[in-house]
Amino acid sequence: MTIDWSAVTHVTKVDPAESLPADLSVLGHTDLVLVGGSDGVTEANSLAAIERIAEAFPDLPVCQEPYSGSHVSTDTIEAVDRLAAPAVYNGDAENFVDKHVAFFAEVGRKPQELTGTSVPLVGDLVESKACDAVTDLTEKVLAEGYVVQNLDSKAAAESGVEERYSPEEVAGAALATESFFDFPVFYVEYSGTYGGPEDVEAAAQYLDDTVLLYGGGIERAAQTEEILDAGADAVVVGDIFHDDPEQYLDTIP
Ligand code: 1GP
Repeated sequence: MTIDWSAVTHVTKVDPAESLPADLSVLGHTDLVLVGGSDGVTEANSLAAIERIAEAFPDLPVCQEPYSGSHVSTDTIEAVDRLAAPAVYNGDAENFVDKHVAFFAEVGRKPQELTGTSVPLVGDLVESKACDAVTDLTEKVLAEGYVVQNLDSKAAAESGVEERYSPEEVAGAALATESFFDFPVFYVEYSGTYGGPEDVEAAAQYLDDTVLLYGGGIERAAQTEEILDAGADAVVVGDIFHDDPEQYLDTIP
């Protein structure tokens, strides 16, 4: 399905390495689900979480946000609406360039698998089918410009982040996202701790077309309101969904 970002103010980050609440009905109040974590994620647990959510809520957009190409398969890609790929500005080169080039190289290397046929890649017809399959797949990718601001988080360790950005640098990264890299999403990531509105305000002043997401430490309605008032299009809520589903409901606008 096409994602209507204008209707998304609340995103739930579901960690496939953690157990899901027995009663998933609370997800009926969120606008989009991102399946991804920073530790212990596998293709199998990702696919299981995606399928369980998609089965319970067929109309809810579900995206996979892997931190490694090993979490992704033709099955996970088929099961999700978009494959969200973080490009971390303040991380190491692997997390801004290398992982992505390796992923697309892999996509380009497997045309037979993508077309669902074992016919060798000979002849124009087969070749054009393979190109269509590659195009379908690449069009599913949703590039996210990321700034990881909690240095103590698993996300920072996983993406090689050693220094956080100043608000001026966050603003620069946002401006580059919209005017230079042309990524559709800019994500201020405070995973595990509440960062407040300052970075969101810095980023929001430069974003018209780019969707601005903030995630990290949101546990209460007042925090959601503060972040949305600062100019974010949507908050991303993770830990509290797993830890306290009743409290999680309070984060939904
Ligand atoms: C993590 O931004 C998300 O990637 C949400 O953060 O888990 O702290 O809610 P929390």
